[in-house]
Amino acid sequence: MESLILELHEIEAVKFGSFKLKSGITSPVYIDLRLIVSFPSLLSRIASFLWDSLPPAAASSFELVCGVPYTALPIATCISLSRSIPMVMRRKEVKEYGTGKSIEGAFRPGLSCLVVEDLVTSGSSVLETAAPLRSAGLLVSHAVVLIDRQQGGRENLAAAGIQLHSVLTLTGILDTLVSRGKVADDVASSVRAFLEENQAVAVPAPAAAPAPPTVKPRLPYGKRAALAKNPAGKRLLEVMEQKQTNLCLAADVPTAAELLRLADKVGPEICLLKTHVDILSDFTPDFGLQLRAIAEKHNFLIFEDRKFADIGNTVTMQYEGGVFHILDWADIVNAHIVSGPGIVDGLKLKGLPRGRGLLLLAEMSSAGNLAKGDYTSAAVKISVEHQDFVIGFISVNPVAWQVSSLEPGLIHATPGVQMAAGGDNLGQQYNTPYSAIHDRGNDIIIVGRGIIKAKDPVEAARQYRLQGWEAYKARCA
Ligand code: S5P
Repeated sequence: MESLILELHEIEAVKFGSFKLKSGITSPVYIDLRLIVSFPSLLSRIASFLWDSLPPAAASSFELVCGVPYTALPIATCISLSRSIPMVMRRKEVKEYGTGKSIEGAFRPGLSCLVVEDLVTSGSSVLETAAPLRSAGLLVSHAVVLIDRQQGGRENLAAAGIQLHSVLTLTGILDTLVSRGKVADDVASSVRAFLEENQAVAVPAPAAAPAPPTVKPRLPYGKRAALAKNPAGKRLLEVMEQKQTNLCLAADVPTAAELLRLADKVGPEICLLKTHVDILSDFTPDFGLQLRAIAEKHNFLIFEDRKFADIGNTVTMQYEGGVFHILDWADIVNAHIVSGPGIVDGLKLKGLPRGRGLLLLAEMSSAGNLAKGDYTSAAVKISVEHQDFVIGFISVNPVAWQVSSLEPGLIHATPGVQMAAGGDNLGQQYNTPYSAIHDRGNDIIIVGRGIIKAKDPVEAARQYRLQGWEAYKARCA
């Protein structure tokens, strides 16, 4: 401990003079632990000291560690690495784009998290980190700090239900430095007098009300069904409510025979079945009829993922004619808007009289795709103008869109979903069901290989349905 104190003094992490602290008071001693990142062996020893200062019963209970940004982040990282305890990070600035999360990392509510800090005066920084951890559902009842300035932090934290453990106190540091002749007696006396006078630094009142929760609650699917302006969109929302599922199966299998078998098995779990009819090697004209019979049996809708992209006149023919006669059997199709709103007019001409609906590709899940910013905004604008036919979007992160797409009748269906975030080797990118529905504001998860490549596709579909539904419930108004 003594050598640690001497080393901190040596690198000038402990200084004497006149310094203004975060709490507003002027102090004759200043501790700047930001320097320790430049001294790796010291950093790792500090992390060990911190861990060793915890009572063993408490130490064995932590499932996560979180450093108070920024100085304690490397200390928390060292603890995480040496003890194999996963870390989470608290963002100081919550992003206004992306997910807007204030806690980064993979965790589930109910886990116990140790807060790691370099220096405690009033305890306000620890409280600023504990608050968003607690709002994310984590249990915070211990914090560990290298230096306790003994100015009320321990008491303020205890009042908030957090027990503080410290390696060093300011008086302990002072005593050691005086005994080793590193600090003159008069300086030591002024520091002691200062500590005596400032034993209880209050936690400053928060400057402003805390930011509102990042995910705005949305109406339940059933209520939104009543507000949908297209019959296929309305039916889809009704099916979701009735069957308690927001799962769309991307049935990307090579034959019609396999697809029909899969549709019959997984049918009870899904609200929507998505096809790529042009990949079926054994397509026959009765495919549509057979699939519709299964869809009726299990009460799901059919979505042909045709991704129309041509001018209005051409897509009318592609939709209605050719080999596949998509219009005859698909409740829903989708389109890119790269060719402009004429594509919607063209598809609507054929689809609307048959009660069909259209999803616009406002975003894509693949890395480096160009569907973002103004392109996404244009898709929203077109959809709002054609709500009799457009039922919603293919989307990835609609909470971050520049223009609001949250017309209650419009649906956000998101591809790129698997149980673990990641991707494939051809640019596909995956989010989890919870992140897709709860954090990113989507309504339907589209899952392909996560189900069809599973050992037991029916059980996998059931798991996706349960997770998708739980995430929906968590964000419902
Ligand atoms: O941006 C997109 C849009 C779509 S419709 N990214 C996608 O992956 N899709 C489709 O979703 C894709 O064509 C495939 O059918 C499915 C994703 O399949 P998975 O196996 O990666 O889950």
